[in-house]
Amino acid sequence: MRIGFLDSGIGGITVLHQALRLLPNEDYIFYADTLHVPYGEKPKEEVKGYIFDAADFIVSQGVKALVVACNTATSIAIEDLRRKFDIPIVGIEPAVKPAVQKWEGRRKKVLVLATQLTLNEEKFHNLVKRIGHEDIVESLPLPGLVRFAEKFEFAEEIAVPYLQEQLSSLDLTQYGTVVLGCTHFPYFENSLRQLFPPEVDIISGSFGTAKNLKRILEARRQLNEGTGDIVFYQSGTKVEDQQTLTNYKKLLAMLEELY
Ligand code: DGN
Repeated sequence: MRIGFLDSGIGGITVLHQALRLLPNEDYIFYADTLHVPYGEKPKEEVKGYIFDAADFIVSQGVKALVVACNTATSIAIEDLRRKFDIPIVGIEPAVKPAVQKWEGRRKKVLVLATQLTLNEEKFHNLVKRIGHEDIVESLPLPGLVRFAEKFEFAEEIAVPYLQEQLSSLDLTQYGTVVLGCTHFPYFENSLRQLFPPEVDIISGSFGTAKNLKRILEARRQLNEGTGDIVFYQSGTKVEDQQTLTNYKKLLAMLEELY
């Protein structure tokens, strides 16, 4: 059986990329909810509806696990998804814990970049509280990066001026780690690196999510059931258009170079 991946758009491909590395002998369904992207700036209940429609569709294809490869969807719907479906549901959340553990007591701060919806959610605030050291965690939404990514605009000439403006009120030398809390953001790591001091860590939760997926499949003895084949869907329609498929493959190749 395949493994399902869900995101509002191409962000989830950054998580799929890590899964392909760790679990090359699996087959995948990647579902981008392109009719409703972006999730991060819409009302929560509306987005929840989109997530459930997408999950219903993916599960109806017969998958052995569903990866919610979107921080926004994880933060607003993961518990409800787990209640509804009886397959493993793996989410992704901002990697605040390793970031804070590295810097507590060492005078550096952590900057979490995510969507407004993720940052608004109680789940995020509880996560920060649970880890402790709320005093060193700051956050910032960057909706423009999602828009650029969905237009396949990854050029530093476009992203850097936008980031410069968004980060202009912050003293960037005070941060030890930048947490990429949205799966669309790893595409812009090079642009972010241009603005932060070179020693700043830039981390995401993608690898942790892929590791969780592997651990769960291992425990269920459901590993190695495929060949790395990926079927792409956009909001319920199978992607047959060669140009779009080529673009998705190019993203995976670009991530392979980046990470
Ligand atoms: N990629 C999604 C995330 O990780 O939060 C959200 C992007 C969006 O739809 N705004």
